[in-house]
Amino acid sequence: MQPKHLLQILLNDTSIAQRHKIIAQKVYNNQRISFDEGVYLYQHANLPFLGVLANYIRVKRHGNNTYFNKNFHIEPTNLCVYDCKFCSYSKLIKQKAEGWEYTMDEMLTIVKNYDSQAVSEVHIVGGVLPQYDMEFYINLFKNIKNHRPSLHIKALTPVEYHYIFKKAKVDYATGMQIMKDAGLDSMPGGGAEIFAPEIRQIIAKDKCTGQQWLQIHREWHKLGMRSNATMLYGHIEEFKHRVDHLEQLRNLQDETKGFQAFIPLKFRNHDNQMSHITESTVVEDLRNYAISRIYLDNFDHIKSYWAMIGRNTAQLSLNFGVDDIDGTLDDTTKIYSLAGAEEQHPAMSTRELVDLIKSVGKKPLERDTLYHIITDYENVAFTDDAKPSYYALPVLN
Ligand code: V47
Ligand code: SF4
Repeated sequence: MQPKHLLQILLNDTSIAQRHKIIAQKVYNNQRISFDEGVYLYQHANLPFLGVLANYIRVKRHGNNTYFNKNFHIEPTNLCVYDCKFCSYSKLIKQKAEGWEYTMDEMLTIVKNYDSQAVSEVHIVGGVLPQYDMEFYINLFKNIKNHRPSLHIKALTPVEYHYIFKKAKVDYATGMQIMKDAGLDSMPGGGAEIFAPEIRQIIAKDKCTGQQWLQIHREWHKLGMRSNATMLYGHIEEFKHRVDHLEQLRNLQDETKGFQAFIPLKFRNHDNQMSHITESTVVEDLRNYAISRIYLDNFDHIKSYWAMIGRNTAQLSLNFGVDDIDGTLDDTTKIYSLAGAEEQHPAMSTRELVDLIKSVGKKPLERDTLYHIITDYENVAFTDDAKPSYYALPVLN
């Protein structure tokens, strides 16, 4: 007889609340949970319960597969015309500090610095400034592609696109087609924050609205292209706002199927205008990963961004619905270190990343941006592998 899955044991537990049981049964039957059930989970479900449900889905979809990629970041500038309250790049904060504004040549030099490295993706995102207009980015993408055609360009968010298209007087559909023709391969998930207008108006006023963010992704997906989605949580939003955010993403995904990964971004409170807000606990972070995994039944991947949450929470998250931990990075990603990320110098070698994944009994797979497998590291021995740097533990799914 097959041993019972933890979820089956849970379903037979007579002490468990009826509402918990209905949700657990839905997950077991591969049924979608409702908005109210999402809010209920945030309000009442404890971490072990959520972990069993989310891990059930994670293992059913991916087994122990855990994805990462080799990428590098370019942040064109840390100055910005907007004034998001959570951001260490906002204009008010930056008036007091050092700023940078890379030229085209400086950005291309960064790209060239990686010529001898086996990176598959460049992730470009930063502040919004008038000189970085549509023409600038068209030329940047073309120049990168001329230099290294195989490098995947994952660049800019609807915040930048809304701004540059408005300035260039082109509509979203035309604008995204032009960016595609210039060499844009995919869109990262940033700028989503929280869609609910009553929250967005306070923390990120003036930049694109939630509906505009969704519309730009919709137009991009209509071109057959892929993108990611994020949610900035743990500040002034309520649970209902998080579920509303997930609901809107789930609806758009039903329509276009263009999202690849959802990345919850934990609000960090250092050096910004919301520093008085206490950050969420690790328990809340894990609950949030788990509920995201349960709610977004039409998303393939849930990603934890290790550079932001730290290696330990990233490891833990792999048992709470997460199957991707982003990439190996150098230390050019400053937005997080400024905001108080765990990793002040977010660099991890491939070996470190592989060890981090293996040490919790998972299977490390290097992927490209579109989730094609580049290398299966399960049985790869590193040349300096005298003995394993981790202890493989039996893992209960
Ligand atoms: O949109 C800014 C966030 C985002 C803070 O698609 C903050 O693969 C927490 O979207 N605390 C940009 N978060 C980063 C992003 C991203 C990261 C990694 C991978 C991908 C991907 C996308 O960073 C911004 C904003 O929501 N952010 N300040 C802060 N204080
Ligand atoms: Fe500018 Fe983005 Fe920071 Fe807002 S979050 S101030 S748009 S860099």
